[in-house]
Amino acid sequence: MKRRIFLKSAALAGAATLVTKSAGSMQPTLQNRAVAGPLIVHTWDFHLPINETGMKVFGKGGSALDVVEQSIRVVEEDPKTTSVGRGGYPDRDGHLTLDACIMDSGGNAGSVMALEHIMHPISVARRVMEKTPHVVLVGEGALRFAVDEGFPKEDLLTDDAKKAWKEWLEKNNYKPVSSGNHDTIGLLAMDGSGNLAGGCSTSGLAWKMRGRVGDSPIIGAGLYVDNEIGAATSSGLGEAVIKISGSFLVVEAMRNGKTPQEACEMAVKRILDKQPKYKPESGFFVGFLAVNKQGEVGAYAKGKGFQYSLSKDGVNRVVDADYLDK
Ligand code: SD4
Repeated sequence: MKRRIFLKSAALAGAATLVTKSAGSMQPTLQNRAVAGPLIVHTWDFHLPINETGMKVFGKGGSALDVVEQSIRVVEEDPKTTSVGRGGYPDRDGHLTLDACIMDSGGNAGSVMALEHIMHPISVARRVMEKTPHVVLVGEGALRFAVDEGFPKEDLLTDDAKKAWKEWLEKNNYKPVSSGNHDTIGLLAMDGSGNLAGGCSTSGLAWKMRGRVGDSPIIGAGLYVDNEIGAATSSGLGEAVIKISGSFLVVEAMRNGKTPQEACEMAVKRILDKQPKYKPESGFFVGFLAVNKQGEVGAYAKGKGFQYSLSKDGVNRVVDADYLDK
């Protein structure tokens, strides 16, 4: 009994005196990490009950990982979302290829790339993480694994997506494109004990070259979770994000004392510093979203229009992210 009381007080003392470095000044500040979760935050506003679904999963005792998976599935099955799962726009050959990855609070990761005919790549990514000794499965092998795991093989290319592809073909001479539509879902969740998980799911850039994979299923690029520090995800031109290991960079910046906001700003600026071909008016888009262990959220984009959806303290809200090109 005495030991229990001691452990409880020690935990409370630990929460109250957790020292982190504050942004910029590098001065230690007190943060209360014990009350940060539950929290769900994701890129964009999909006009879908994503966070409500996630909060229900938390309410039933689900883990942050369960919340990530179940919430992202809501978007993947929506035929009207043209950038994720069913209804996504295909590559320039007319094939819908899906990318997803997931990370849990133990630092485990799973990913599928260029997966076809499976509605829920996020769930397949989770199975890769939990049921194989590997992190990534691609293409044909990912499909075979998914089917063996009991995922139904389906035609996910909707009539609307097919029509949009045919229209694109007529106007664009089958040239590879480097930017265009976006709206990948990257979702970060923190449970009531402060444990983090994250996931990312996308059909990638519309009309991409066959076999092209962006940042979204690449651990460290489209997603990174470090349960001691925080988590980050990205949206936009995957090529730009991959080249700076974007989400890993954001988490490492938080480890070194930046707030989530400062870390996201730094990553966007790093892309422009390191990749002169993308500036100044090349029209590409990139945005980062991050949460730290204290439940602080930050987001930043190159251009106007990036949004994130946040559920915290019983309130759901859509927030316009700050951006560089003003
Ligand atoms: C990619 N980052 O494949 C993705 C594209 C996207 O919101 O839709 N981003 O490069």
